[in-house]
Amino acid sequence: MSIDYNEKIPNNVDLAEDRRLQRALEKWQPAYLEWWRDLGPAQSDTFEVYLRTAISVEPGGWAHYDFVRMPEYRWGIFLAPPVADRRIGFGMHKGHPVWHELPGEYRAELRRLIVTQGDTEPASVEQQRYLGATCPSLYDLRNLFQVNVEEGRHLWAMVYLLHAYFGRDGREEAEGLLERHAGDPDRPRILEAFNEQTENWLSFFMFTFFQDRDGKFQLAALAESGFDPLSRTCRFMLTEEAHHMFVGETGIMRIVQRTAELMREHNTDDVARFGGIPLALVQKFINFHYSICLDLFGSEKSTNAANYYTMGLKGRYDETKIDDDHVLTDAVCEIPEVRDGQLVMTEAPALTAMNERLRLSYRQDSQRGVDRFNKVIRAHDIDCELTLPHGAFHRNIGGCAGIQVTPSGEIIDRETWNKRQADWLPTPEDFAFLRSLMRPVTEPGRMAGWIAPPKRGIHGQPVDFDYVHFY
Ligand code: BYC
Ligand code: FE
Ligand code: FE
Repeated sequence: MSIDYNEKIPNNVDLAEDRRLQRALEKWQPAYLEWWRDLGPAQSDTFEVYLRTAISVEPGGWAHYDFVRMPEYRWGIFLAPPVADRRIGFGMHKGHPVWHELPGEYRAELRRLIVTQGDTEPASVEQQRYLGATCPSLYDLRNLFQVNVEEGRHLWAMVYLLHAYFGRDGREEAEGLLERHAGDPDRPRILEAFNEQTENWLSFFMFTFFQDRDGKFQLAALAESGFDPLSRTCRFMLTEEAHHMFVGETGIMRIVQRTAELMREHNTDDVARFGGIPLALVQKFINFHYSICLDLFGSEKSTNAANYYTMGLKGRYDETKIDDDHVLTDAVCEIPEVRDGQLVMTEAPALTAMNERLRLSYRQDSQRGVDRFNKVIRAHDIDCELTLPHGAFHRNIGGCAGIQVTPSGEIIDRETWNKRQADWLPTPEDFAFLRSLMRPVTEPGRMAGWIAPPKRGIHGQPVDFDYVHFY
């Protein structure tokens, strides 16, 4: 399934065969470009960036790398190839052929899932808008822009579904996706974490490590969908997502490595004096980003989530690899709950606990990344460990929302929380310190002093390759 780049909107969905749809999307396109100009990466219009573009959707050989002028990036609509005779894998329609058209009875639920997913994509671009001005290297600047253009493409992916399957209200929702903005007090983005600021590069790497990982798990759950166009869209998006998480994980790893080097060199934890980011500060940012991302999975008990599952719209992570009946009418599982001021595990129907189940998969995956950070620290003979905070720490959605909990899981009163909060979460002083560190470095191969160079460059290019040309 090759992609035709002579089309105004590159695609592998035979857009030229459907004039109405093509016209509708061509009408949305200028609004998108205007949004990109106004709220996409600041001052990038004149940059030429070494970017990858999809040329095929087959596993392995999809990407083409070349210099692209940022606003001329060819955003397109790409679906993974259809799976022959694909069947719905779970819920009440289990075993039935997947839907190739919108199942009318589930229109509202699907619309909501697609809009919520679509809303996060431009939100992240908005949140990262000003980072280019303080890039630690050209290599990192290029990665930032790669993530940004692909999140833009993810928006296209959801807008395609809205236009192709939801008629007039789909088109209205597509407009809405460009009208809500991250952090806008009047028209905020739908999910809380997508209204936070991402003002420095430590936040950016935490974002791509934790928040894009929510993307991975939500997209994987939606890739199981019985609505085949959604499944195929999400499957292709997941191949792009892997790079975003790579950027986050290696970014944090390189910071940790630089910090560890400075700690050894100067025999102190307080590397701030030497232009490094102390591990204690890294830990605070882990606490913050991880906890706001746990909220992204919704409440532990959710009838929405139970319905999505039973209707065959949104599955579990790796649904097909799980060994059970995939209907779960009688299944139960343990979920955390606050009872008489205590955190306890209680039994709940597995169906209503779908969000918690996905959150657990996410937690395990996040922990594997943190283990790799700790390996870097240990390799420098340093006795310190980064950890994920307790699942009840700093939560704003679900059963733990209204209580105060320490990173190790102890419930405390509000007064103690107010006194200790600054030890656990980034403070205005921490942000000011990071601001003082973030100075742009744009000479090929050079790195800011607070981050180690990457092990290798992009697509076989050297680390000191000229990844971004300025005019
Ligand atoms: N913030 O029944 P509940 C990505 C609302 S990231 C604000 O527990 P449900 C990306 C909820 O809407 C992946 N509100 O919720 C990453 C509901 O509202 P109503 C994004 C929240 O529906 C980086 C009420 O609270 N994709 O792709 O079971 C860069 C009750 O909640 C929040 C998706 O999320 C929150 N955090 O689950 C770029 C997939 N959480 O009905 C991109 C699609 C809950 O009372 N979305 N609420 O008005 C979903 O599957 C579900 O909507 C959620 C929530 C999992 C988010
Ligand atoms: Fe995305
Ligand atoms: Fe992403």
